[in-house]
Amino acid sequence: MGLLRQVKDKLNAGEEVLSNKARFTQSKVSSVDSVGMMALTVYGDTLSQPTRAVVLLCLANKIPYELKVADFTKKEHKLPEFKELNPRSEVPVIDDGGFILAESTTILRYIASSRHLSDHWYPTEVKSRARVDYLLDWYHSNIHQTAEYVFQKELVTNLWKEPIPPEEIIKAAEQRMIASMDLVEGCFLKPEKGPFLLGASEPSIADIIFACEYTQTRFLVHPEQEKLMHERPKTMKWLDTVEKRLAPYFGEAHKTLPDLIMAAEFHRASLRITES
Ligand SMILES: N[C@@H](CCC(=O)N[C@@H](CS)C(=O)NCC(=O)O)C(=O)O
Repeated sequence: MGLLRQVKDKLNAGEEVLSNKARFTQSKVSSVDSVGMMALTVYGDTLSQPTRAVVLLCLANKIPYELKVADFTKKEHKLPEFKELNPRSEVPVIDDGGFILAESTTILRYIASSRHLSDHWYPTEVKSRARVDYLLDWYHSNIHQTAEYVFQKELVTNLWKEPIPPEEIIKAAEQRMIASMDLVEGCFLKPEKGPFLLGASEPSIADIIFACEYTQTRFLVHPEQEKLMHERPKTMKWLDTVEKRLAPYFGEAHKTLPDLIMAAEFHRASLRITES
């Protein structure tokens, strides 16, 4: 049975399209890690790109964590109890023994430093670290923010039944997203030096967060979506290398993405019905 048909059947039967998660579900990994630190609590939803990045860093480094799912599709991140953790109502947030921290790139840096991860994740040498910081800072305003608008139009507003942002804002975001992807392809990837961002020989936390964002572009309803990746061969090769280097954890962190595909399929179908 096709994916779309499955979605329609679920809807006809009164089931939720995305129903695999209970409110603030806990999936416990283990409570104490090898250096005696308590497990991190990660609040988020792996439908969100930056949440996936935090989960992936933990998985790839066998850092014990407990994922408390703030179900994005049910807007649990807007609940008062979530606002107590992050007044901006954004995922992810971590709780490390009572130390609460939001902002994905800050969280990634904090985990790498507090858990003394291998140097390649977040180098200690000042200039190498500055290069990773540069990528993380740039990512936020150029990749994540722009992609957020595009996804909001394509998917999130549909799930949340919220008004779509004005067309000119979406268009401007799309153009910036594409320009940013061009910069990654043309300048940030240097396969002649090394397979990871800025020609590094091993992945950094920047590779993790960029990759978790790029995986989502595959599901855009954007008319140019096929071209977004296929016209950027270096980017495709890099993403493939990151996935392989971080297997099987990469797949584990992305295991809820089929839900997103399903929702995107449903959204595509509803657009077709509205247009016809
Ligand atoms: N600057 C934040 C952004 C995180 C972010 O964009 N989270 C989105 C999910 S991908 C979110 O929680 N959005 C809530 C909303 O739009 O209501 C970070 O990097 O942690």
